[in-house]
Amino acid sequence: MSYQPLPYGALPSAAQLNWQRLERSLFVHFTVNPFTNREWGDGTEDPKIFNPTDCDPRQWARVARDAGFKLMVLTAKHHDGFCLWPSKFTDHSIKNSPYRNGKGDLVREFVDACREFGILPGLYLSPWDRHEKSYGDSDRYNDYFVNQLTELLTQYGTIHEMWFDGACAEGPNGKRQVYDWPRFFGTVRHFAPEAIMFSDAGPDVRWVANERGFAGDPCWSTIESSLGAKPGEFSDRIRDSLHHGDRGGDLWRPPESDVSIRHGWFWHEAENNRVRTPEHLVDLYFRSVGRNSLILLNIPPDTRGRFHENDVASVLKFNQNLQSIFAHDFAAGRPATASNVRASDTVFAASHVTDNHPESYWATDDSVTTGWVEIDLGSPHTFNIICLQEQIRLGQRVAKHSIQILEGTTWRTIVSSTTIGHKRLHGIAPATAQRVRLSIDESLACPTILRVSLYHSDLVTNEMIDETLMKKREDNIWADDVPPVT
Ligand code: FUL
Repeated sequence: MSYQPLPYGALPSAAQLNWQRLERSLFVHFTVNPFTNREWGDGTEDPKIFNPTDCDPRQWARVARDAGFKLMVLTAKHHDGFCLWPSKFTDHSIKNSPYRNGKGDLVREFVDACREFGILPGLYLSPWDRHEKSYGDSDRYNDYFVNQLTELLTQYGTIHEMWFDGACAEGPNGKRQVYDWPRFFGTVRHFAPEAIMFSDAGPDVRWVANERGFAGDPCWSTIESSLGAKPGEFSDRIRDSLHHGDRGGDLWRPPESDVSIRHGWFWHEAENNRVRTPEHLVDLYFRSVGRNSLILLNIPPDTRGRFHENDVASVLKFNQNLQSIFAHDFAAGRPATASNVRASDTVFAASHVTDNHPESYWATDDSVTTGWVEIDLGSPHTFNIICLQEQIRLGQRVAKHSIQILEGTTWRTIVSSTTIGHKRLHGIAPATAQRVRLSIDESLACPTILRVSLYHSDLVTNEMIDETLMKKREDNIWADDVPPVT
């Protein structure tokens, strides 16, 4: 047995690990669409209609910061092909709009605002381009796309995430465009080695296979290379792997759960009163971040170029709610014991799960892949939220876990669950106990547990506890809504 646990299976790169620890990122969908009241522009829009009257990327960045988001991704170009920066390679851009008399560059304003407010900038560049004439003439369009990508990666400082949608169609020549993905990905690696790339199955992070903001349970950070998933190509098996990951998969591809605060991705006046509530956002947080995923929450600027007041109020309250939920950890600093401690050494002691240190962890001997860690809260406490974390630097290991509380002389199981990963949150019916155990019931290698925390909050609702209620609410959330604008 080596002194340190050997890493298990696929591992995160430094960039992937940093990215996953951000937990919350904001999506900003902006183009001609709010001005035409459509969800997908068709590329025939006159650039002159793009005329935000009070455009304020600093407001976006301030809201992002104040709401606890660490990264922000702007649609530099959506499917309509209109560029928010003055690209040299097309006239279909902000330079032919009235915005700042054609001298504007919203990508520039965006990255500057991000940096001013301590937010990492990311960009979305749609491969599907409904305006560009060369689209469908595959080689010519791929050159065009790489030229635009190069502009974005070389003129705006460090870009931390490049977001590629897999949508693909026929061009004006009637031919289906064939994207040169290896070239696109290679361009990003070349100019921005630290950027995380999102597309359906990677190469760095994966789509969670729905646009409703929730990850699967179980949720592995790994997928199988044998899946051979390419952007825009789906089978049931691929969708399942994107949603849940593959247990013990040989590629590290943590999921990103993208979801809009509104029904659509773009701002529409008719949806101003149909903004997801803070409570619903907390629910989504539990089912994305709380299931080993990042949440990528979209807030679309309106025709002023500002986040609408209702969206701002909701997302700020969402953050306040999270702060209140996680304000007091009953387990913090409490003594802990375990069924086994690696090499009986304090370096791997049980108490690391309550020491609030971002790296130290409890580990067992290599031959031990089940067992428990027990926390003594000092006196009985009532809690209804459990937060667990694995030290994912060493790979994702836990396949099944459960939580027990001591009642008299009997240990009662109050949670039976699956994976942990970077973070696992459980909302439960309130439980009262002084001694609490996390049991590792199945692990692919010796467990490495970073953290066990216990909280109580009235903000954890029944919908967040009961899977059936949760699904029902999710299915009904837009049930009384008008159909989405298309
Ligand atoms: C989708 C696009 O078609 C939507 O408009 C939006 O950008 C979403 C994030 O990805 O596939």
